[in-house]
Amino acid sequence: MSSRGRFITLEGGEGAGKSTLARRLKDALEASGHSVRLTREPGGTPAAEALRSMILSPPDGVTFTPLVEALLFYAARRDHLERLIRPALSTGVWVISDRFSDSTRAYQAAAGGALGEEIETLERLCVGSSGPDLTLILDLPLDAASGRVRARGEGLDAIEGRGEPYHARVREAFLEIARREPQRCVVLDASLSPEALCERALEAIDQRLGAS
Ligand code: Z5A
Repeated sequence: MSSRGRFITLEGGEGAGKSTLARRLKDALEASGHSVRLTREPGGTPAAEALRSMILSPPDGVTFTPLVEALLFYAARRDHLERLIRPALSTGVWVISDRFSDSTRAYQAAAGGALGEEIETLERLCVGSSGPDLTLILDLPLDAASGRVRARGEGLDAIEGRGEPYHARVREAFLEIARREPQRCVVLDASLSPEALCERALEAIDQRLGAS
């Protein structure tokens, strides 16, 4: 029987370089002999991707209260865990997810309002002990992040458009999560080049999980 895989999550604000790092880590870990599954939140399974569209690009005139938005993220997350993450880990595959529960803590709870208790209840119900083995938090000043997003030339989704004070609270919330859970979280300087950032991430994976 193969040993359980490892569950790594990448967190941070928009434009921090999570997707770019995820692809590089997959290549590097596969070159070290691991099977790796890249995935993302919200999304990763057909049901969760359908919920992603509903949350990030709601039909005209549709808005969600903060609690309903959090419930939608957790509905997507539970499907993602049941149908993709847990089955992959149980067959020895390493899973790298571009965002997971810390995003709900940072965006919906810390930046969005006073939903901390409700979100921790949802976390216990939907995730329980299936949380990540390691979380890499990519930290980048807001002006650098928005420059990268602008350079991409795409429109803003429902959450990206929430303004600078909101995104400043998100950044601080991720750093606070890392201070609270230093065993699980490592903060990385996302202003490094993609190559240097990937090297730092691999060092953290090696130190925390062994055998990168
Ligand atoms: N959300 C939430 O509110 N609650 C939740 O529970 C969850 C999510 C799970 C998902 O958006 C939105 O959902 C997100 C949070 C919310 N909204 N916001 N804000 P998404 O999945 O569409 O997008 P994102 O997660 O915000 O990622 P992103 O904007 O695509 O950025 P990224 O993945 O971190 O960066 P990237 O695509 O790798 O790179 C961005 C650009 O920078 C690109 O042109 C790269 O070539 C460049 N880049 C990347 N790395 C570097 C480095 N190291 N140096 C220089 N340039 C770089």
